[in-house]
Amino acid sequence: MKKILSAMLAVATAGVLAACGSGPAPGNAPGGGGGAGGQITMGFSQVGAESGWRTANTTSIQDAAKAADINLKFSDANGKQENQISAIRSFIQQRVNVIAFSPVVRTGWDAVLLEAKNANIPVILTDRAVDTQEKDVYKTFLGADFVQEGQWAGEWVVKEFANATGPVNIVQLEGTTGSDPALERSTGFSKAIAANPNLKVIASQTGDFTRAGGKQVMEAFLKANPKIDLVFAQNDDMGLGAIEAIEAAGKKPGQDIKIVAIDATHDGMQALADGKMNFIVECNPLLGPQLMDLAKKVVAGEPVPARVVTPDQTFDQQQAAAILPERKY
Ligand code: GZL
Repeated sequence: MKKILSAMLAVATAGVLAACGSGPAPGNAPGGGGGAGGQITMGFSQVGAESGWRTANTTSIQDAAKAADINLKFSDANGKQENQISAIRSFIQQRVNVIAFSPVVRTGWDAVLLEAKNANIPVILTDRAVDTQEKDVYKTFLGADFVQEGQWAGEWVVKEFANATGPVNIVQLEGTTGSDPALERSTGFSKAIAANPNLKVIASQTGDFTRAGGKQVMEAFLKANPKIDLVFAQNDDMGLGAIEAIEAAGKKPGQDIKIVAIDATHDGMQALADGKMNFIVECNPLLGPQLMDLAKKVVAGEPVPARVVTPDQTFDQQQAAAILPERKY
């Protein structure tokens, strides 16, 4: 009888100690098997709500968390890195099981990534990559190949202007300065057109991935450059802003000035089907389900690939018109 009582006392004491925080709280063992009843808590820091792509991406993540029974703590950084860093620190304080985020820019993450690592909370990068010299500070990067996207856009331009005799004047609407997609799409595009010296990028400026930004920069480009043959917009939203500016200048987008863009969101595909854009490279925003699968594996301590590339495709005007009715975003 005495043995059973002392055993029961030992178990009860251990339970009380754990509850007092001597070890990971049962509900939020960071890197542990999830909370009460095994539910995982994920902290997610989103870039903001700058574009149609971002909105679709946020919806995908929120819906997928619900479907996967993952408790999602979602934070919108309004495009500011300092807000993302604060959100990640807060997730660490709350001892979530896993942290995921889409880094607004490529650099400046070492300190906060080390803090998550030291707190034994795994990190997943989605959508955009980071530059870091630190080892093992994130488990995997899930997102598209942006260099490929820029290259496909450039290869279309080479084909489209193959018979051009004189110089082809190109203006480029860049994404957010220092962001992975802006840097990589620029690299891919310039690589693709490099062998054709008549294809000249005569102006390039950031429109910050927004429609308003694209319109404002395109207005300036039109004032400064009498002959523009093509706009390379690094996302649909800036391309849609450029359409507004081109029409306001009395020119026909898609005809007088051709437009190639990246994302393939609904509004971009509609403009393409309407003949106001000429070619779009898709960048699929529906990363939610894959992110939740990866999160479950990471929390369970299972191995995951260091890089998960999401597939892309391209559309011309006819293809856009045909596929629009069935598009999910
Ligand atoms: C791409 C994503 C980019 C989109 C933009 O994966 O990071 O950010 O191309 C969005 O529309 O703003």
